[in-house]
Amino acid sequence: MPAESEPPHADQGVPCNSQLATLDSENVIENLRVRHAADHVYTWTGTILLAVNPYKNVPGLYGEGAMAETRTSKLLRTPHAYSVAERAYRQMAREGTNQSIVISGESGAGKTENCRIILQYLAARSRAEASLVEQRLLAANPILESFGCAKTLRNNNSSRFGKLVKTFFDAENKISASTITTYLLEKSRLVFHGEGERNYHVFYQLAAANAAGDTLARELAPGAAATLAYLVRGHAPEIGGVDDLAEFRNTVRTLQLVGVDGEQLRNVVRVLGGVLDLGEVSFVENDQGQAEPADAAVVRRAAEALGMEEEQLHRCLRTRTVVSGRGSVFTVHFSGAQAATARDSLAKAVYERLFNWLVQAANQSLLVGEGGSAEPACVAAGLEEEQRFIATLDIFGFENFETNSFEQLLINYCNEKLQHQFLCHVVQQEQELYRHEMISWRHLSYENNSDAVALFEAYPTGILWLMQEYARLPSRETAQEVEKKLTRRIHAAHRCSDHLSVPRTRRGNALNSDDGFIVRHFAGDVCYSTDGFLEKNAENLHAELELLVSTSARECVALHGSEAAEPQRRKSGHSGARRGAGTTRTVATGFMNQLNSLVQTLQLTSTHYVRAIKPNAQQAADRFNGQLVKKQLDDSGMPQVLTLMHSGYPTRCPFASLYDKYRPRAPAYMAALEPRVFIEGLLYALDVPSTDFQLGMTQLFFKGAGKMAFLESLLESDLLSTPAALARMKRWIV
Ligand code: AOV
Ligand code: MG
Repeated sequence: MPAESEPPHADQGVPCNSQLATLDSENVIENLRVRHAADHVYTWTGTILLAVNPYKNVPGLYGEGAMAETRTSKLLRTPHAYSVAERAYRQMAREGTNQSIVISGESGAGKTENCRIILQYLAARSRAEASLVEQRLLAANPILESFGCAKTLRNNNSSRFGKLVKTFFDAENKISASTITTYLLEKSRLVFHGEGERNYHVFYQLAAANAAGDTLARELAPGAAATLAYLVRGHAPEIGGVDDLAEFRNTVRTLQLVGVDGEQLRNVVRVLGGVLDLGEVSFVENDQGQAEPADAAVVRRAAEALGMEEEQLHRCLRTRTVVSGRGSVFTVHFSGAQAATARDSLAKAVYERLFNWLVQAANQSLLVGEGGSAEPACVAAGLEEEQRFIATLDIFGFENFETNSFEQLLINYCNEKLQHQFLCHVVQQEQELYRHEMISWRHLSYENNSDAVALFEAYPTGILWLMQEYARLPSRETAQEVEKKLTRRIHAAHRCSDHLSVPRTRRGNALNSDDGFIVRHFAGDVCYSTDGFLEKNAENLHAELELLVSTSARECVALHGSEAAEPQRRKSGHSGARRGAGTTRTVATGFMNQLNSLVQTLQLTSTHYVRAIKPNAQQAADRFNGQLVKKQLDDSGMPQVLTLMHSGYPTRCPFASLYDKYRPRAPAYMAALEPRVFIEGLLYALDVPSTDFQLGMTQLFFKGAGKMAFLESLLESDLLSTPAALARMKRWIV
């Protein structure tokens, strides 16, 4: 970590973009390029931290030494994730206010990595001696990554869920507890992932352990990864540089640390094995086209592993009970394809519940702390009221693949929403500061994306609401027919919108117009296919499958997903299938509510931003693609920030810093002046044009970019003691 006092070097770039002589995209990119080549991962743009992924270990960048340097630094000017964490920590301690750190960037840019680095810093920051809560806070990460991250084409360790980690601090600013809220795990990955991608890491870890004869895995997991249906879809069972066996041991160790041990741990492994068993169930059709599992023994094994009645599982995979309009009950036999869909829905539901149960287990261990037995629900509620927190947000990045579905729609909606929050926050906050300090300033109107956000969530025609409307249709139509209707309804409702358009069939490879729609996002146009929307948007399983999972003998499966994901609430008992007819909850509107409450949480905190940037698409070290970086800077709202810095007053300094420094050296006639006037005199003496700065109520503001170096020299050396300055000073006073 370079020392704060180190002067900027031509081949090292400048640590803050506001120090650039001309503040425009081109110079910012050039600065990032130079810094990337010199292994400087971080660069400030004002208070926003840019983190360019180095795709390699940079010696000395992290660890005890760098942490200690940050902790003892006065000004925190070194651009570093630690500095952001320390700024948040100091502001919390100083003002007694809640803080948040929002990390954004596209897939593979380094959000999760920086989140981990920040949590490590916060855990170490308040440590008197290593406490269990801090260890568990760090342990939760590997668990979430094993169960919620997977290899995609963009990132070998791509988060397929979002997370908000709230770290609570007591009156002495020591960590007292922590809670994790997760958002929208990508369930579809369980049963389908593209070529070159993997299912969730934990399955390959388990398979590697199984192959190595590990007792826990050998007893319970079937066969090797290379042959299991759910694991072979992408034909990429290994990740270069990752030892799945070692990762398995790490996952087990961290599970034990958060209290998932003994029989509970064995059950988790059993359930994972059961999910893989489900994937092995294939179907044959009889003469009437009715599906039968090809091998009853596999169904038996799955039922046993998942804690379900074999007979019930067998029935639910083949048939479904339907109540007719007149109340008579009859059984519908599935075709082979329908049976496969039922099997996959079951696997997805089981895994989601397991994931949520693990999050809850981590939460409980983080709330209760050492040996305590307090009821987590009341601990969590009490914490919100009594203690301050730093919330760190690591969400899934914007995605645009060849085919985009329901998952991408919600991920990109989430990014759209956070982008809106960022723009409002940064631009508004800056202008509010000017108003507060009574600086004369022409209000800056800025481009924001509120129309695009409204396209999703405005009631009643926003896309998410229309999806809900069509989820409720009690119809005899097939899902495909309803999806086409929904698509046409979306087109009609937003015909005049600049943000939505209808796909045109082009040489047969684009979508037909009623198969999807195109959204103009802040980060580009994305074409969504509505195929499968209905099933993916349904909050609950089909009633019989729901009953099957809810009554599983395995606690980690029976617990209802959405209940488990909330750290505050606990389930009191099983109540069987929860799905009522006419249920209105859908995944999309549920997510919208979750996001709105997330944004509300953020609005009540002081937010610090980290924008992670990917230097190349190959996940390679020492490669910098200027075009790619420019696109990300543009997408992340940097042009608006640069405009603001250009026409605004990005370099500032409290009067007190300059006053305290120069007053003792100033002639007596100056020393008698009050700080604001003193500083006016000081700047006159130094021949600073009056158009270059404004004096606020408590701070000095320099106009435009490029004044940082001057301010630094003003703060670091004595500029007043030259004869010319003293002469001007005399003139000013007369
Ligand atoms: P993401 O969270 O932004 O993508 P990650 O944090 O998983 O991206 O980063 C991707 C990979 O880049 C990591 O696995 C590391 O190999 C490398 N990396 C990132 N930051 C650093 C760093 N500071 N130092 C060294 N290596 C780093 V996604 O979760 O896909 O949106 O959904
Ligand atoms: Mg991630």
